[in-house]
Amino acid sequence: MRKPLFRAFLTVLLLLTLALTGCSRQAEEEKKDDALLLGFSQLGSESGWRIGNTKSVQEAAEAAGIRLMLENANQSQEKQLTALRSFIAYRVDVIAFSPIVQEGWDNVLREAREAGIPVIIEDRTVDTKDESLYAVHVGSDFYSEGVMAGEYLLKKLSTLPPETVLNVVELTGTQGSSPMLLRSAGFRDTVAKEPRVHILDSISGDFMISKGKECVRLMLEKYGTEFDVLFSHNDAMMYGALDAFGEYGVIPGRDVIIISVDGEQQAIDLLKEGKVNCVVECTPMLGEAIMQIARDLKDGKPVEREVYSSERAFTEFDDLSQLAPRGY
Ligand code: GZL
Repeated sequence: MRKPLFRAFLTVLLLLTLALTGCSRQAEEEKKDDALLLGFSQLGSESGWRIGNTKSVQEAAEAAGIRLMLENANQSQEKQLTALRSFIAYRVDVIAFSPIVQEGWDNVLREAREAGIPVIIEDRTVDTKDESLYAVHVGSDFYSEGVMAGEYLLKKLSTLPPETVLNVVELTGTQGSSPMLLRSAGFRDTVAKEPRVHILDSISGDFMISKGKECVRLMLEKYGTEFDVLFSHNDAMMYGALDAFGEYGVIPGRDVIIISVDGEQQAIDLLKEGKVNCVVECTPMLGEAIMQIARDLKDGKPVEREVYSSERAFTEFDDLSQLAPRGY
């Protein structure tokens, strides 16, 4: 083939190759841009549980090839509402959020519905009369967690002398949040049938270590040795409580029966050491379920309205030697 003609042929071939490569890269970009975009409003970082929940969502999004817009509200409902409205404005494909409290979501959920953006409620729940305002709730049955805590205490009481009376201090989570309201209801409904169990007092530690410590100091000042049982709505507040007991020379797990909820590794370790008597599981590992539901919603597939995690209680009566690491 004559040289100029061959050179022209090579030039055309090179240009074609570049054009095709560029198109495939653009197509790749568009495909990636077509990846599902999930807006996720996390309520805060108040406990090891919450940090585990955020990690679970981030890792599951990465594994599923789902683009995640994550906003942390640092315990502020106002910031959550702002984040949800920014997701709507950005026209994400799906919204997921853990509502810090039950009330006050109808308007923003209506805006999401009008924008045609399906909403997944994860972890805590909202209180709404309009079921069309969200597609799915995925999380724990908080009432059952309270029941399991109460059932443990009744079992513990059955091992004590028949004249024993147990005075309970309830250390509650964030006021108006579904875990706080439902764990309390489940526990109280369960122990109500036992006249030898009294709820001495209830005080909110807002699910935080520091506030849990302050509250238990107050309760020890107020009730002293009348304080027989601590029912803490989460492990973080229980850790603070154990610090307070230490300051007052009270031996947790012996002088005071300790019941907690979440099932963090640290809490299970304390249970094995005998410093805690019962830890009710509440798994934060909701990421995979959220991503599958988001994918199904985007693909227009049918989804279950309510997806509950299966959970158990770990108690001093159990053999915990084979328990797998908790992962949070
Ligand atoms: C329960 C979750 C609670 C945890 C706390 O699902 O909402 O919030 O029990 C966390 O540790 O602060």
